[in-house]
Amino acid sequence: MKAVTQAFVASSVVFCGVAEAKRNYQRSSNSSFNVLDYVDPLIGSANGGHVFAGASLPFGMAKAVADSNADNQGGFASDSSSITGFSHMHDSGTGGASSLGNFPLFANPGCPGDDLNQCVYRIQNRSVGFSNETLVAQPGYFSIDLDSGVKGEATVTNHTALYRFTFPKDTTTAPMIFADLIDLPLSRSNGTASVDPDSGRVSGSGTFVPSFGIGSYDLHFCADFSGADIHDTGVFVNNRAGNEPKTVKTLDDSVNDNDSLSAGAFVRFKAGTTSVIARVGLSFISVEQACSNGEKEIPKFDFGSTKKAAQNIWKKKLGVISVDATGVSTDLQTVFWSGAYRAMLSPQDYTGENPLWNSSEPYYDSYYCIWDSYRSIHQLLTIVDPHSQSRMIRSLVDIYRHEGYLPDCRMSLCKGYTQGGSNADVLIAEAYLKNITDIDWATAYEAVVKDAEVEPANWAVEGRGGLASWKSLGYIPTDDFDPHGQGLLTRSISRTVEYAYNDYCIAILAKALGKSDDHDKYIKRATNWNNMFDSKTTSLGYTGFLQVKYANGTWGYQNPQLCTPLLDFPECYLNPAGHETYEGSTWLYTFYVPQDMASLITTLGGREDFVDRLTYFHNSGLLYVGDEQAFLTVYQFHYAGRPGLSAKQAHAYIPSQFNTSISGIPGNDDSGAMGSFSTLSMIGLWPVHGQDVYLISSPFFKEVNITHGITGNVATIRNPNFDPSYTNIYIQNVTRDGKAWSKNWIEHAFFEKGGVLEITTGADESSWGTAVEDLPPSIGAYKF
Ligand SMILES: *[C@@H]1O[C@H](CO)[C@@H](O)[C@H](O)[C@H]1NC(C)=O
Ligand SMILES: *[C@@H]1O[C@H](CO)[C@@H](O)[C@H](O)[C@H]1NC(C)=O
Ligand SMILES: *[C@@H]1O[C@H](CO)[C@@H](O)[C@H](O)[C@H]1NC(C)=O
Ligand SMILES: *[C@@H]1O[C@H](CO)[C@@H](O)[C@H](O)[C@H]1NC(C)=O
Ligand SMILES: *[C@@H]1O[C@H](CO)[C@@H](O)[C@H](O)[C@H]1NC(C)=O
Ligand SMILES: *[C@@H]1O[C@H](CO)[C@@H](O)[C@H](O)[C@H]1NC(C)=O
Ligand SMILES: *[C@@H]1O[C@H](CO)[C@@H](O)[C@H](O)[C@H]1NC(C)=O
Ligand SMILES: *[C@@H]1O[C@H](CO)[C@@H](O)[C@H](O)[C@H]1NC(C)=O
Ligand SMILES: *[C@@H]1O[C@H](CO)[C@@H](O)[C@H](O)[C@H]1NC(C)=O
Ligand SMILES: *[C@@H]1O[C@H](CO)[C@@H](O)[C@H](O)[C@H]1NC(C)=O
Ligand SMILES: *[C@@H]1O[C@H](CO)[C@@H](O)[C@H](O)[C@H]1NC(C)=O
Ligand SMILES: CC(=O)N[C@H]1CO[C@H](CO)[C@@H](O)[C@@H]1O
Repeated sequence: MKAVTQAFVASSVVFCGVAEAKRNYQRSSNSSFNVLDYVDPLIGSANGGHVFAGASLPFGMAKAVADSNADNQGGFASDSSSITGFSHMHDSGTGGASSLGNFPLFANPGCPGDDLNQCVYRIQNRSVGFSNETLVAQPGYFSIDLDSGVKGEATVTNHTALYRFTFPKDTTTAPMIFADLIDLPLSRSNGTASVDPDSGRVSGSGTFVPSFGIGSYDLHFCADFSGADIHDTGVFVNNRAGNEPKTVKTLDDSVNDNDSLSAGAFVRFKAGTTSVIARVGLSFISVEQACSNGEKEIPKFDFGSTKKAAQNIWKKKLGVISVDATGVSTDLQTVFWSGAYRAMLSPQDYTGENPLWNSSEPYYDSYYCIWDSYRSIHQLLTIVDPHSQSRMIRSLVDIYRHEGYLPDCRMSLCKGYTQGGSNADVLIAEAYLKNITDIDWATAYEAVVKDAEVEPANWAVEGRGGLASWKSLGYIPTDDFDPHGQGLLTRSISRTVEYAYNDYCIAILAKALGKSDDHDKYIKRATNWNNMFDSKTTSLGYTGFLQVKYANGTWGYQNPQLCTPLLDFPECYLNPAGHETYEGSTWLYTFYVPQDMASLITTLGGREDFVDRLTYFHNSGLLYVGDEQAFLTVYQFHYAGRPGLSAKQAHAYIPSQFNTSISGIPGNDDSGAMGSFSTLSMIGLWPVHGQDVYLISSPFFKEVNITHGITGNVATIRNPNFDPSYTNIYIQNVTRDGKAWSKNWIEHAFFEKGGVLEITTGADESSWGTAVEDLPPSIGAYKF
C-alpha cells in the first residue's frame, strides 16, 4: 500500500552530511566483521519511506521508538522536527495512516516550580525538538537526545519495551514520566489507566482502531520503573493533573474530542534523579498478562544486557547469510544487510497474545499487506528463515480456520483492506513448492479454493469480488453487476490479472496435490488475463494494452499512461473514484502475466517488440520502481532470452534508487518490501513469486553463502570474474556443482540441498540463457 503523497514526488532530497557520518561512526575499524555495523535502521526513515527505525527483535511484537509529530506512520521520521513520546508497538513502512503507537511514555525534567499544572500533557502541545546529530539507530537499539535535555534510549524483548531516560544533571525539579492513553492515529475510543502509589506501576487498557482495516482492538500495558525513588504519583486529563485519584477513565462521551483527548497516569521521581529505567510489558489479552510479560522477559531491568541480547539475536538471524565483500563499498554492503534486516520486522509474532481464538497454532499479525509482501518479502524469508515462513503460513491457515477466509491484509487483530487479488493463494502454493514444512495442506487447499469459488459478503477485506462474472465471463467487467457481495467497484483490470494469477497458483498447487480436475479448471482461468487485452489500444507508439471492458463485451477506455509518473500518478488508490488499475497503469499491468510470459510475448508482437517495450517502460519515466508491482518487470527480460538486460536494469536501480540515505528507498517500505528487493537482487537470484523459479542474474558480490535454516546445507553463489566496478555484469556462463548450467533459472532445491552456483560474468551479453529451452516455465510455448 502506498501513501497518496508518494516519496518519489519530492525527488531531490539533500541529506545532512554530519548526521550521515555520525550514523556510520560505530563501524569497526578492525577487520573483525560485525554484521550490525552494516545495518542502518534509518534508511527509509525520511521522505515517506515510513520505515520503523527503532528497536525490535525479528518479527517482535514490541517495537520501541521515539514518535515524531508528523509523518509518523512508522513512529520516528528523520525529517520531522519534534517528538511526542516513546511508544512500544509499530508497523514498518506502511502507506496510509499511522499505525499503533499506543500508550506513549513522555519524560520531562519536571514541572516548573514542581507545580503539576505547569507540565504540558496533551499530545498536541507537548512535543519537543531533538538533535539528529546524536541519533543512534541500530538493530535492537535506538537513542535520541531531546531539546528538553532528556535522553531517551530504547531496547526490547518480544513483548516488552525497555527505556532508559536520562535527565539533565542540573535539574532541581522532580523528573516526571507519564503514560498517555492515546495512539498515533488518535483512534482511542475507550481507555483506562492507573498508577500504584507504592510501586509506581502504571498500567492500563484502551480500545483503538486499526490503521488500514475494519473493527477495533483492545490493548493493555504495564509500565514499571527502576533506578529512582518516587516523589509522587497521580493522573492527568488534558493539561490538568492531580495526585488523586489514582485511576482515570476516558470514554466516547460524544462531548469531548475523544480522539485527541490525552489522559493517563504519571510518576514523579525525587529531584536529583539522573536516570530511570522504564519497562513496558504489552499484551492483547489483559493487563495481568502485560505485567507478566514484562516481569518474565526483563526481570532485572538491565538495559545493557537486554540490548546486548537483542543485538545477538539479530547477529544470529542475519548470520545465515555470509558474503565475500571484496571490493564492494560500505554503502552497498549496508544497502544489502539493511534490506534483509527490514524484511524481518513483520509479520509480527503475536502467538499467545491472540484474544480472538484459542489455538495451538502460531499467530502472526501485521501482514501489512500481503499485496505488498507476496512478491519478495516472503521469498527472502523462505531462503533465510524457512522456519518463520512456516509459522507464518500456519498462522494464515489458522486465520482461515477461524475467520473463514485468508487475509490479504491484516493488522492489530483486524481485517485489513484487500487491494487486488487473494494473494495469500500465491504464498500458499509457493510454500508447497518450496517444501515449507508443517503445514496442514488439506486445510490450506480448502482456503485457496474458497477464495476462488465463494464470494464473501464483504470482499473489501477478504476473498474476491465479482466471482459470478469471473466464472461466467472470464474477467471482471468494469460495469460489473455484483449482488453477491460488497466491495469497491473499481480496479477491474488489475483485479482481473491478479485473479488470473491467483488461479494459476491454485492450479499448480492442485497439480502437486494430485487433483488434476481442479488443475485443469484453474489453469483455464489462469489465461483470463487475455480477456481484458485489447489489441487496438495504443500508447506512445506501442499497440495492445489491457483495457476497460464492459459486461456486454464492448471496450471502454482508460489511457494506458494514467497513474504512471507521467500522467496523474496518484489517481489509482482505494477510493471510490479510483480507476481500473490499482496503484499503477495499464502500461504496468499489461506485463503482469507471470504464469504465461511466452503467450504475453507473442501477444505483444514477439521477442524483439517485447524487449523494446519493456526497455522503453523502464527508461521512459513510465515506471515507478517504488511500488512492488515494479519488481518483477526488472527481471522479465529473462523470458525473452535477454538475461543480460535484467542485470543491467537491476544495476540501474541499485544504488540510484536503493541507497543508504535516510530517504534511500523509492517508496514506502511496506514491511520491508523495498529492502527485500535490493537484498534479493544483490544475491543474484530473483524469485518469481508463486513458482519454484529463481531467475539467475549477476550477483553484486564475489560470493554469497546462504545456510538453510532447517537442513543446514549451504548454497554458494560465486562469481569468479566478479567486477566491483559493475562494468562486467553480463553472464557468460554458469556451472552448478561444476557442471554447465544453461537454463537462466534455477529451482528452490538449490537452497534446500545446497551446492555451488558459479556465475561467470563479462563485459557484454553472451548467448548464455538465451535459447528457448533455457527460458523459465510458462503455460504457453515460446514461439521464437
Ligand atoms: C575489533 O572490534 C570489535 C568491535 O567491533 C572489538 O570487540 C574487538 O575487540 C576489536 N578487536 C581488535 C583486535 O581490536
Ligand atoms: C535532521 O533534522 C532536520 C530537521 O530538523 C531534517 O531536515 C534532516 O533531514 C535531519 N537529518 C537527518 C540525517 O536525520
Ligand atoms: C495546545 O494545542 C491546541 C491545538 O491542538 C491549541 O489550540 C492550544 O492553544 C495549545 N495550548 C497551548 C497551551 O499551547
Ligand atoms: C521471541 O520469539 C521468537 C519467535 O518469534 C522465539 O523464537 C524466541 O525464542 C523468542 N525469544 C525469547 C527470548 O523468548
Ligand atoms: C472499554 O475497554 C474495556 C477494557 O479494555 C473493555 O472491557 C470494554 O469492553 C470497552 N468498552 C467499550 C465501550 O469499548
Ligand atoms: C561459503 O561456504 C564455503 C564452504 O561451504 C566456504 O569455503 C566459503 O569461504 C564461504 N564463503 C563465504 C563468503 O562465506
Ligand atoms: C481461551 O482460553 C482461555 C483460558 O482457558 C479463556 O479464558 C479464553 O476465554 C479463551 N478464549 C477464547 C476466545 O475462547
Ligand atoms: C523437504 O523437506 C523434508 C523435511 O525437511 C526433507 O526430508 C525433504 O528431503 C525435502 N524435499 C525436497 C524435495 O527437498
Ligand atoms: C455496453 O455497455 C456499455 C457500458 O454500460 C455501454 O456504454 C455500451 O453502449 C454498451 N454497448 C452495447 C453495444 O450495448
Ligand atoms: C537514493 O535513493 C533515493 C530514493 O530512491 C533517490 O531519490 C536518491 O537520488 C538516491 N541517492 C543517490 C545518491 O543515489
Ligand atoms: C565461462 O566463461 C569464461 C569467460 O568467458 C571462460 O573463460 C570459461 O572457459 C567458460 N567456462 C565454461 C565452462 O564454458
Ligand atoms: C466527539 C467525538 O469526537 N467522538 C468520537 C469518539 O471516537 C469515536 C471512535 O473513534 C468516534 O466515532 C466519535 O465520533
